[in-house]
Amino acid sequence: MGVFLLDKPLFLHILTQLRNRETDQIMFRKGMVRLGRLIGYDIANHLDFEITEIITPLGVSAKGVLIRDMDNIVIVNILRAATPLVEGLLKAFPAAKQGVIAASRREVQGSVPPTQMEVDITYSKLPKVNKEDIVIIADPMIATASTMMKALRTVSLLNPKRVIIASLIVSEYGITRIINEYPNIDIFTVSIDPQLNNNGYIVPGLGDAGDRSFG
Ligand code: HSX
Repeated sequence: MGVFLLDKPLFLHILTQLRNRETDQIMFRKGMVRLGRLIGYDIANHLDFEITEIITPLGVSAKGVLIRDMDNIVIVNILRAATPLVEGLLKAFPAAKQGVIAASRREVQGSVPPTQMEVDITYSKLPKVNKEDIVIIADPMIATASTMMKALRTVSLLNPKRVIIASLIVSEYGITRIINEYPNIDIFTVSIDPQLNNNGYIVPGLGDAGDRSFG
């Protein structure tokens, strides 16, 4: 359990394209899908596995690896920004069940960075979550973590086996806030950015992921 910082060159290469303000909407979405796929593979590499034995077409037995939890994945899409990220995660977990939580922050213009923001959940629909399920909550940006705290509250009530956050950029403040309240969850992220500005945006960040993906 803990924080998995995915800072290998390919992750950072794609994140750099996303951060670049010159990257257009189509390339932005494509980059997010690619990172979703890579993050998904990394999550899969951190699931429990067992050694198994199968028979090949040659009629001989071969030892192999079985990740049983590949079939016990539930992906929660924090609408709307996470949609391309979820598209990528689904390449890694094609059998995943899916849920959505539509959340929007009430924007503020303060004189200091906010520590919490009001978040409206306008729609929420989650599939049945069993006790052996692993829930992956996808949100590309975690700033004050107000949105993620609400999602975590909802998901925790369902008592899954494990909760994982899949994100692109998490602020230092946001990650600390999550870990303090939910020490048992895992956070997979490509970057931990140092600051929030007075509007609650991550700095340097990549702007508004929803706007950049969908206009
Ligand atoms: C953005 O704001 C992201 O996609 C998240 O859903 C949210 C993050 O802000 P915060 O709640 O962490 O401050 O739309």
